[in-house]
Amino acid sequence: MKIGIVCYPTYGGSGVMATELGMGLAKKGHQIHFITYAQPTRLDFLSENLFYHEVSVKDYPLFDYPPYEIALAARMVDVVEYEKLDLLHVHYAIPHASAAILAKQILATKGITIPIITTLHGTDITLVGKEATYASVVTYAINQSDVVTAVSNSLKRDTHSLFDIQKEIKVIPNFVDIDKFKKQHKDHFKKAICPNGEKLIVHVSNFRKVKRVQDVITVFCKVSQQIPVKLLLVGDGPERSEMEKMTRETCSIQDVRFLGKMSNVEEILSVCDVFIMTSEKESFGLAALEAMACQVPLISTNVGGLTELNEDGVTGYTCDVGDIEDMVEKTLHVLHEDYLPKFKAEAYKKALSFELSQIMPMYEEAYEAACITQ
Ligand code: GMT
Repeated sequence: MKIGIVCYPTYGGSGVMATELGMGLAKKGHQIHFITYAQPTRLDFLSENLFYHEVSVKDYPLFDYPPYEIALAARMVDVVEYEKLDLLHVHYAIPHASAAILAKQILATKGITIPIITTLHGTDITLVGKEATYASVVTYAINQSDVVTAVSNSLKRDTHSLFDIQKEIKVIPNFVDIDKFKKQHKDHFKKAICPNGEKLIVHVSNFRKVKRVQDVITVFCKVSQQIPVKLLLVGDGPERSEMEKMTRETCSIQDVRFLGKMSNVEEILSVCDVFIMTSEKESFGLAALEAMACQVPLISTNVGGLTELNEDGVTGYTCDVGDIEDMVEKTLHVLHEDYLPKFKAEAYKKALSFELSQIMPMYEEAYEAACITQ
């Protein structure tokens, strides 16, 4: 099939998932056309089946807000027509789904039918989308899509409770490519970071408020008062400088490293002992799944789709949002030598159930269903 994928190209779960899906589909023989304003961060291999079409927004003194959605819709029309695409798969409701519906309507006037598959990822529904400013457009774009998917049962429920949705929502969970995300032997790296055999805690995110990175730091400080431990913070975002300040004030800064955005995060995950995800909302938790594939158990909150990923007491533990004492206790338990190997094995086992080769056919089925409805 010739598939157009529209996503955010940035360091965020929806863009990462869309890019990994596109790369997986290209390996399977589909022709994939990414349509977005910058090269997606993870689009890092060359294939005769992968194409990237940039959306450029023309600036004009009259525009206080450059109209990205219009430019995107026009680019979708152009790429569908020129490349003869079979369908458009748009990730994140705003503004991708609504721009796709506009493109579909324009293409219809030219006698071209293009199915739209919309994948909901989380904050497009639970945070931004539900704002009164956007809600009616989000509702319309979802209802007008030919097939709608959500990355967890929890997100499906949230979408139905927040919007008036007539369309069926199919749950297709996030996935992980276990050929890429697997435990690698990076003992020299572990030795350099933990020279005295300390345990290694990790957190990966885009440092947005919703991630509550301050809780990760507080949990770490308290754990470090009881056992030798180090913390790696991977990623970047609006809260990062505040978090560095907090770490200086509350913790032993030499035990904490802010690594920023890393391209080979699997190499780092390979040497870590526990991943902490303290989010107050999380529709799935892709970063945690990638850690689990590298045999890293999870201490997470019990919100959204996290309980569909993290089996309490098996792959790690789930705790209430902000319950620091519980998170500290559970982290100490998971890190205990008597239990850690079992938690690592269970985390890995669970990750296997979200393997790319099992999830990708669900998208292919959704594509076929969307084409049939035309
Ligand atoms: O978590 C983020 O801040 C990034 C966000 C995004 O929209 O790119 O991630 C969302 O989509 C991911 C891929 O489906 C999910 O794994 C994340 O759980 C979800 N984030 C939230 O719901 C906060």
